[in-house]
Amino acid sequence: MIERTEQLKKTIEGLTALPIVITQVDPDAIGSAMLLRYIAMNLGKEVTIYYCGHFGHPQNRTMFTVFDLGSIMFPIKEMPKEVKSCALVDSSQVSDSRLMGRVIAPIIIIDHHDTDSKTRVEYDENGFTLIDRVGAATTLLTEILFAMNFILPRNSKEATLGALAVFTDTKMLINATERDVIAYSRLLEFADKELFRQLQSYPLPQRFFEHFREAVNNWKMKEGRLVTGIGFVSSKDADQLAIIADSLIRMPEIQMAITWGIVDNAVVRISARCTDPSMSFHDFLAERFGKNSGVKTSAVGVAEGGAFIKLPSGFWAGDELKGELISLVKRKMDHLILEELSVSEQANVRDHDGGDTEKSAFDMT
Ligand SMILES: [Mn+2]
Repeated sequence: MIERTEQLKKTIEGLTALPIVITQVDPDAIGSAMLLRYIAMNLGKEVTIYYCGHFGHPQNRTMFTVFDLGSIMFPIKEMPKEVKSCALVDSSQVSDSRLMGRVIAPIIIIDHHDTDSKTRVEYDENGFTLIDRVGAATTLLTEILFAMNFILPRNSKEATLGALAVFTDTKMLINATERDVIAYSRLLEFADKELFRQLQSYPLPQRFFEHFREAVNNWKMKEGRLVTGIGFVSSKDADQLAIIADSLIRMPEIQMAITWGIVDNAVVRISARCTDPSMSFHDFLAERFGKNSGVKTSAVGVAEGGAFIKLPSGFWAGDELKGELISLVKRKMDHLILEELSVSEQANVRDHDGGDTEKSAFDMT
């Protein structure tokens, strides 16, 4: 650990400034970025954090407001084009469509996701790469921070956001390794407990409950499967699809819950949950939505997945067709989820796969 810590210190000291990139807005990405920022600032560096995506999830919005994150982190489009060298945390994917075409050459990578070895080899040489399968990337940064003997101020935003990051990314420590638990308790010691509680019981906007009502009014169920749509949503509200799916899958008679919405008039976003251990949920989604789908399984036995379908733009856009568009998507989704697919329908999806590689442009869960 000491050796690795020295290596990171040397890498940071060799830089004039440190831009940090996060490719999705979630507590762990934010916590990791904030701790790395703290380390680099203590080494006398100027730090700017750039984020992809939106502060859409109500918890992230609460974090944004409470800690005035708007003065610390900026949308990726504000990152100067000539800046390529940066730190990447909570991800190790260098070519990632969430970057919106931005080319980055990370000199520091700190992540806890599985990765292809290519990234590892390419960037190990002249920088710092740490990829370890723990519950949260913030755990890795906490270990580094304490190994460097930096002290977090009491009630600091770094400690509070860090503790929240580990707590959330490990699903309230259910998926935590021993290292996560240790990092969590060390952070909690310096966290603002009152704010921490506030961030746990974050407010849910009225729109959320209206969407929820819509989801309940529109649901269709058949043989343990549930599918429902909430119509048109803005990308700002799209994370609500995941929160609704998380709730619906808790119904005892349901083994699969699928929610969908038409986001920004351009994309059908799908959130999918499954508790049936006898089926491959990955295959189920891939057969229906092709490569634009993905699944991860949590330790609590719920498979969490998602997909998106790009809608034809231009000719079919327009307010006069909104009603028809919704009923078309609804019929298609009801059919895909509740009925068994014919062989030709599966082939159709396969043929369709080719061109679309924007898989990670949207949060898939
Ligand atoms: Mn993470």
